[in-house]
Amino acid sequence: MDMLCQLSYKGNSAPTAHADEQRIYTCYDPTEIAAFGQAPSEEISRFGAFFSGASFAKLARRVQCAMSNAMLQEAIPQFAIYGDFVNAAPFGNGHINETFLSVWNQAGVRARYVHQRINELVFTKPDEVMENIVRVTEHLAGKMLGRADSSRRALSVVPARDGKPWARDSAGGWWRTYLYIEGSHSKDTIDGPESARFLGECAGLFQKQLADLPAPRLRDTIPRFHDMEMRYENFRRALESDPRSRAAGAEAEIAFMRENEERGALIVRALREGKIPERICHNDVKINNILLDNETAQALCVVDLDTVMPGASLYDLGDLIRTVANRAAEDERALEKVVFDMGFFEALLDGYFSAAGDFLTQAELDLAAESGRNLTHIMALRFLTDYLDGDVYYKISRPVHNLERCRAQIALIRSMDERWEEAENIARRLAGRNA
Ligand code: ADP
Ligand code: GN1
Ligand code: MG
Repeated sequence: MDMLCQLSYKGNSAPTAHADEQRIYTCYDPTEIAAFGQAPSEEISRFGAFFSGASFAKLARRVQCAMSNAMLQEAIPQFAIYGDFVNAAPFGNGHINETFLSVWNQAGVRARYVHQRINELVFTKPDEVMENIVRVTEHLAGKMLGRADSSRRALSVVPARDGKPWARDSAGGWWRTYLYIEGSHSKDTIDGPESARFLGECAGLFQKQLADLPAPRLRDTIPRFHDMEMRYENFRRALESDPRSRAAGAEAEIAFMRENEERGALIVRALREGKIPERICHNDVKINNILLDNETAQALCVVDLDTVMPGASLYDLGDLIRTVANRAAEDERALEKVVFDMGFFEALLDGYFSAAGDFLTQAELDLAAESGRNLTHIMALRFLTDYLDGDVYYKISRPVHNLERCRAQIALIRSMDERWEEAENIARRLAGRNA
């Protein structure tokens, strides 16, 4: 059990020797997890099958999952939530944090809360992440004051009983709690252009509302997050070490990365050279990080704020294009379904420019279409790198999941390339109208 705790919280610095891997494997037994305080979840049992021979880092990731279930009951009572606890269960489909939804009876009224165990393998300074999130959510709440339904339009952090925006569990993990935004849902794909317009407008408004966040500069919660040059360095490192001997099965994808490297650096270089300005942006505003209202289908609120930090407006626009203007899911296996939808693209840009058009510079507008290709490219590269590394970063639900995600992203780029001239024309026309 000691080893479980150590592995979960010191995953990055833990030894990588095979002997240790064996020891951890032995230690990772569902009955031990159960003994720790909670019955083993389905996920723990499912992932148990992958464990023998898996890399140490991958084990750390999975054990972190298991620990979150076990530690939830320790974390929840630390937050300033009143009433009777009813139940809690895993929630959402994010790739990074462990998310749970709890239900309470507050004097006869049902209330729900979202609890998240911050992934420390990804966010190494959770206190800085929470410092950013508190500043950002309070600023957004100020902007929403007086607007109908304001508490559904920005996340609200629920403090711990000691007043801090986080709570720690006995194994050292970091937890936070938000009000659950009732009557909302997120989607992985959309049905029509109207949703695309709502999503674009919501993300543009988010950037606009944060443009006047008072100093100091927000913390860089993941330095160089969308820096394509750094991502290529990581890719090359993974390719050279090839720890799971997977490179041979990914030749076409590796070739694609080599062919596209120069073009991929366009946006990060423009930012570094001051051709486009640094702005506060979300940095992960993909489709399922925006909540939609169940009744009106309008976009309500941007969630998943761990990466809100200085970046480029185009990082957000690009990630929206990647996930909203794609008719298929991010990990679609039937690649013929992965189609860049011009109608969705046009509506998305229209919505985004309607909120952000008045502060974007000409240089940003000129790169609007390129941003979609760029963010799709960087995600393809990151999924491929994680596949080569042995799936140490993203949650996966099947052995080749990361390679499949990479293939779907490349298919989307190919679909964009087929319609590139039209996409550029649309972006130019809408930028001219809204700027
Ligand atoms: P991750 O970092 O793992 O992606 P998220 O913060 O995006 O975690 O949460 C996962 C999912 O949970 C989101 O995609 C969203 O659908 C849902 N969600 C998160 N926070 C809330 C909230 N406060 N109210 C309603 N749903 C939420
Ligand atoms: C991760 O947390 P989630 O699932 O919203 C990732 C993003 C990727 C995305 C791909 C901190 O986002 O950068 O675009 O997966 N977040 C982090 O779906 O790496
Ligand atoms: Mg998310």
